[in-house]
This record gives sequence, C-alpha cells and structure tokens, in this order.
Amino acid sequence: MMRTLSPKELALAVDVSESSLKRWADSGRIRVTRTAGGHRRISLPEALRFLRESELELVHPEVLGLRDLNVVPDEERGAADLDERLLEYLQTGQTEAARGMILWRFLRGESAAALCDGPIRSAMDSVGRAWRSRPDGIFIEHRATDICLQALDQLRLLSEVSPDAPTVVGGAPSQDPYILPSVMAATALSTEGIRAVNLGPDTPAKTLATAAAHYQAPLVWLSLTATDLTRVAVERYFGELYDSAGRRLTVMVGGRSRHLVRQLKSERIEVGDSMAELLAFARGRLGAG
Ligand code: B12
Repeated sequence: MMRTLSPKELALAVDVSESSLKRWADSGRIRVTRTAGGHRRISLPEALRFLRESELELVHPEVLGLRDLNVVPDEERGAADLDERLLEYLQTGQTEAARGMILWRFLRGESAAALCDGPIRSAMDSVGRAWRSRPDGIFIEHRATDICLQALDQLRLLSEVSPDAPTVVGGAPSQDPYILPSVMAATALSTEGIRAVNLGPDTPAKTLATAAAHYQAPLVWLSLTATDLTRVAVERYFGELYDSAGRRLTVMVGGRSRHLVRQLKSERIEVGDSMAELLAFARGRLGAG
C-alpha cells in the first residue's frame, strides 16, 4: 500500500499552515482522497507532484520518509556546480549524498529523463574513463553504478502509475551486461506515468517477445551498450524477436552501440539518443500528447 499523508503532515513537511493546505486541497491544486470518516488524505506521489510543480521547499523531508534529502547541505542547494558534486559523490562512494542530490533535483522539478541524460550520464562517462588509469577504477565503476541504481529506484518507488495504463517493456539483449541504461528507461517512463516493465540486461529475444505479447506492449525499448556486440548478432536478435513476436512490434533502440541497427531497415525500428527521446516517442505511441 502506498503511503498517504494527512494535510497536517504535508503542511508540516513544507512549513505552511494546515488551513492553507486544506484550501489547496479543496481548490483541486492537490488531489485528495477521503477516509471512511471523511478526512482528506494525500498519496505520497501526489504530494511530490504538487511539490515539484510548486515553489515550496521541502523543509522537513523526514515527515515524508525522505531522509536522504537531509544529507544535501543547505549551502549545496544553491551551488552552481551541482553536476560536479554528484560526480564527486559517485567517485568517492557517498551513497546517501548522491541519492539525496538526485532526489532533491527531481523534487525541484527536473525530470528523471533530464537527470539521466545530463548529470548521471556525464558522471558515469567520467567514472568510465578512470578505469583504465586507476588500479581501483573498476571497483569505483561498479560502486557508482549501484549508487545510481539506488537513486533511480527511489524515484521509481515514488511514482504513481495507474494499474491499467498501457505497458512499455524493454531491456538489454543477450550478452549485454549493462544494467543502468534500462533502469534509466524504466525510470524516465514511470516517473511520467507510463508503466514500464524492465527485463534488465542479457534478455533473450524470445523473452522480450513473450513480455511484449503478455502486456500487448505498444512499444519495446532495447538498450545496446556491450562493446562486443556485433551487427550480425544484433540482426540475429531482431530476427528472433520478430519470429516470436511478429513484425508489428515497434522497437526503440538506443545506447552506446545503437549504430549496430543502422543497416536494419524497418519502419518499426526507431533509434534514439536519450531518455528524453524515448519518453517523447513513447508518449507519441501512447497518444499521450
Ligand atoms: C559501468 C560500466 C561497466 C560495467 C557495467 C556494470 C553493469 N552491470 O551495469 C561492466 C563491469 C560490466 C563493464 C564492462 C566493460 N566495459 Co564498461 N562501462 C561502464 C560505464 C562506466 C558506465 C555504463 C553505464 O551504465 N552508463 C550509463 C548510461 C546512462 O550511459 P549511456 O549508455 O550513454 O546511456 C545514455 C544514452 O546512450 C541513452 N540510452 C541508453 N539506452 C537507451 C535505450 C533507448 C531506447 C534510448 C532511446 C536511449 C538510450 O540514454 C542514456 C542516458 O542519456 C561506461 C562509461 C559510459 N560512458 O557509459 C563504461 C564503458 C561503456 N565500458 C567500456 C569498456 C571498454 C568495458 C570493457 C571492455 C572493459 C573490460 N576490459 O572489461 C567491459 C566490456 C563489457 C561488455 N561485454 O561490453 C567502454 C566502452 C568503450 C567503447 N569501445 O565503446 C566505456 C565507454 C568506458 C570507457 N570510456 O572506456 N562496464
């Protein structure tokens, strides 16, 4: 069960009066449900949506159970070099600070897609360049990946997706071990209300086809990153995918090795460079604006 808040709790968290909060609820600025006894209740995702769209500061995040935010010090909130701070947290293994920074930026109004395409992508790029030159590079790379996964999972947990929303499925193909890009895809979609089922790395074509059929997915995403993927292997993968699912499947491909599909002529394969593009394409497919 998703946690709900009383107007009093949310008022306390953002440091406004309970009566202001009730007024906003009654005017429809905040969506509320009612308990059997008629008391207003606000779901946590709805409280966060309201916060993201308002100018209000979350003064007491612990009231909402978002303790990570307390580790973003006040002086950091105005800093111009937020992206560099995030890189430092990822490089030095400051898990709570990195999670707090990403959550704080999300609540300040940045989308998950923008956070993935911007600061997280560029930080992981820097982390990835260090592995050759430092003996501890691979350890840092694995640790940073896990910290990003924790931060993105947190955003996913805080999003609200209707159970009967259309479902987009995706993952990375066989022999591709990369976890983060597909978690980014799932996070970018679900934080915008699009249900996303992530099958993760090393997903056989038949499995992806089974999931697409199960959910009658209007779109499948495929993230290609592994350095040893070949054009032939990718073509074989698509062959199997279409054999199992039928050619009507619409697939959006992205990731560092996305060039491998360039030869694959099909109007049902779209290539994208970013989570923003995935989100825009998914919205178009779902007719969601
Ligand atoms: C973590 C990591 C690993 C980990 C992965 C852990 C895990 N389980 O996930 C492990 C240890 C497996 C690994 C191994 C290797 N790695 Co590595 N790895 C990385 C690193 C640091 C981060 C990867 C990551 O998660 N990136 C985060 C995502 C966000 O970045 P992204 O892929 O660019 O995604 C963006 C877009 O491409 C797009 N996108 C992604 N997917 C999709 C999907 C759709 C549909 C759309 C529209 C868009 C889209 O949106 C994203 C956000 O903007 C990268 C550095 C980097 N720059 O990414 C190196 C990197 C990819 N690895 C590299 C190398 C060389 C290797 C190894 C060969 C090292 C070795 N000798 O063992 C092996 C090869 C493994 C293999 N089979 O390919 C090189 C690749 C160089 C090249 N030739 O392209 C990189 C670039 C590092 C470097 N600069 O040298 N790696």
